[in-house]
Amino acid sequence: MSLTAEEKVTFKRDGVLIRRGLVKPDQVKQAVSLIDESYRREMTPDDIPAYSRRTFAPELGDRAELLSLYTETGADRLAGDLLGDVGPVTTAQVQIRVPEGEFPGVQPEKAMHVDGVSCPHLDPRELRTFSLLVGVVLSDIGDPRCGALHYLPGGHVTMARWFADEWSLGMTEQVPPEIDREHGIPFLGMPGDVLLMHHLVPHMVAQNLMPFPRVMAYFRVSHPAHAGRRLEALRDPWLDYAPLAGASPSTFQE
Ligand SMILES: O=C(O)CCC(=O)C(=O)O
Repeated sequence: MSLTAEEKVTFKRDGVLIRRGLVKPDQVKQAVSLIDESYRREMTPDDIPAYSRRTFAPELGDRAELLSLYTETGADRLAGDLLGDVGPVTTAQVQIRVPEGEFPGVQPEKAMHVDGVSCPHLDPRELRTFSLLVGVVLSDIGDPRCGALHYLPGGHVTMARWFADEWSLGMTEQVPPEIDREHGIPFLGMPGDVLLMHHLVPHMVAQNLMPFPRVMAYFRVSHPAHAGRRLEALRDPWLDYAPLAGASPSTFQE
């Protein structure tokens, strides 16, 4: 399993790559049944705000059935193709958009942001960044009204420029005003589809106006050197991506 030259070109331009049907139906089924049980048995409406900031089903974060969505599907090798070298991934994050009709006003839209920078619930001087977000679709996201993730293709370049020229550590703005006004494009998919997204691609999450939960599992992947150069990696979008750095579309070889 490896990335094609065309996929590398797409990732360099958009900061996003989608592999449809990468996760087999039985792997999806195992993960979904665990998450579904936790959602129905363990979660209370009071948990939703904190879970929306961190993870739903926190007790499942290190379960093999969830981690294997990344390690046993080839997604880890695709991440390796992009980053050259990857650190271990030891936890899965589950993000559910709960139906607005069932839990009115409990889970508002998430504004445009990049993960790990100026998080509203953290000290703005604290960075919790990583290199690559891998998202696995675990419910039908065929309609953007079901709480789809929206992302801004190419936004990684704009964000790197902003981090380099205008932003400084401690600021509470998560993105520049021109990006805050955008809604991005919805990531639509079916269970088993996988999204690979550069850490600097700004994204927001809509409310779920459908009658069923929208479920995603996310994996945060870091180049082994990332933790020692978080600020630099905000300002240079290709610092963690040695195989892509300096390459133009014509230089990618199969
Ligand atoms: O719910 C999602 O799909 C993504 C959530 C998100 O943007 C985040 O956890 O930072």
